[in-house]
Formats: sequence, C-alpha cells, structure tokens
Amino acid sequence: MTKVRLNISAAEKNASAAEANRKIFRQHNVFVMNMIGSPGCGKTSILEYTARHCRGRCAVIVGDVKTALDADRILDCDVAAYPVETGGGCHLNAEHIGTALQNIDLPGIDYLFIENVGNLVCPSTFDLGEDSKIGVLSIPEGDEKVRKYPALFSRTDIVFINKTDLLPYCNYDIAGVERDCSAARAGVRIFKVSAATGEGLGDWIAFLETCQPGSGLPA
Ligand SMILES: Nc1nc2c(ncn2[C@@H]2O[C@H](COP(=O)(O)OP(=O)(O)OP(=O)(O)O)[C@@H](O)[C@H]2O)c(=O)[nH]1
Ligand SMILES: [Mg+2]
Repeated sequence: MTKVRLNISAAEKNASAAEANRKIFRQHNVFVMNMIGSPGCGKTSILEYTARHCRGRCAVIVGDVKTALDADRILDCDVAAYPVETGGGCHLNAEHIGTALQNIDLPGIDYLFIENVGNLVCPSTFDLGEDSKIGVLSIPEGDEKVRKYPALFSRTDIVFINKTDLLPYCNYDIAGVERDCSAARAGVRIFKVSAATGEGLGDWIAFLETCQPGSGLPA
C-alpha cells in the first residue's frame, strides 16, 4: 500500500519556499540581506542611508504588521520598495518574499534588502532564502540583548550597534556587546553606527561594496 502524505508542516512549507527564493536570487545574481532587530532600533534609518548609496542597484522589501510607512520612507530615497503587511504576524516568511519577488526587477539590481518585522525572536529562525542575516541593536535598548536572544545572534553574519550618538547618555558596555556578538557567532562583522549623524556608515558601505552578488560575504 502506498501512503500519501496530505499535510506538510509550516516549517517544511517555509523551507521549500525559501529554497525556491534562493534559486531565483542565484539565477539573477542578487545579494540578499535580511535585517532583524527590535521595533525602533533604526532598521529603516540604516536602510535609508544604504538605499541612497545603492540607488539604481537595489530594492527593499519592508515587512510591518500594518502600514506602508517604512516602505514610503525608502521610496522617498528614490529606491524601489515593496511593503508587506503581515496583518498581525510577527515575522516575514519565505512565501511573503516569494510573492513580493513577482513585482521586483531582479535582473536590474545587485542587492535586495529585507527589513523584517521589528522583533528579536520570531524572525530569527525563518529562512527567507537570504545570503545573510543582519542583526540591529541600538544603544538605548540595553547591552544584554545579544545574551538574551541567542537564536538571532547565533545566526547573524553582520551586526549593527546603532545610535552611538546616544552613548554619552546611556550606561552601555559597547566592548562587552562586541564580545557577546563574537561569542554568539564567530567571524561576525560589527558596525558601530549612528544613522542620525552618519557616523560609521561609511565603513558599512565600503564593506557592502565587497559583497559580490552570488559569492556571499567576503572571507
Ligand atoms: N538618536 C538616534 N536616533 C535614531 C538613530 N537611528 C534611528 N533613530 C531614530 O529612532 C527612531 C526609530 O527609527 P526607525 O529607523 O524607524 O527604526 P525601525 O527599526 O525601522 O523601527 P520599526 O520598523 O518600527 O521596527 C526614529 O525616530 C529615528 O529617527 C540614531 O542613530 N540615533
Ligand atoms: Mg522600520
């Protein structure tokens, strides 16, 4: 007797949609980064700076529970932005990305940035088909977040420590956070930045230029 399995788990469904996305990204030689951090840590602000730099070579998918406010901020930078409203969902999944891809001019871009829903937990374990996950921390959140949210920071190739302009007003052990990031993921690249002043973002852009589509992060 042949058994036919009628239902697949949500995890299996996501894994196969992520694999399909990855295939499309490889086909078009697009480098894809999935940005994850708390609500308000500065994801859109960093992406506005990045988008202005990569104008004409990038697109941004912006996930939010409700509204297209952040996607509009990217559009104001003259860069293609695709809002995904999860309608209550606390993270993007690979199917959201697959649907958004149908509208994106992939042959015309080198970089695709994904801003996930503001959350340090749920987006961590959902593969979207990306090349790299980016974690975003910000100074006023407190300096223990990397230790508290290991599922995310064990998967991030790149971490931003944002809002460095607020360091004088917060008791934040930035060297300790850098050590925590490296302990959570060996070889992680850390960028200490202020999206408000632009401090540190030049180093990020220089690094981004070395990320060749299709060949992953530089060694
Ligand atoms: N002082 C300071 N404020 C910043 C910095 N970066 C962002 N902000 C402010 O922080 C607030 C949130 O920034 P966003 O870029 O919207 O943060 P986000 O992570 O995209 O937020 P969600 O999409 O809601 O999760 C805004 O008022 C920004 O102006 C920074 O480097 N320094
Ligand atoms: Mg945002």
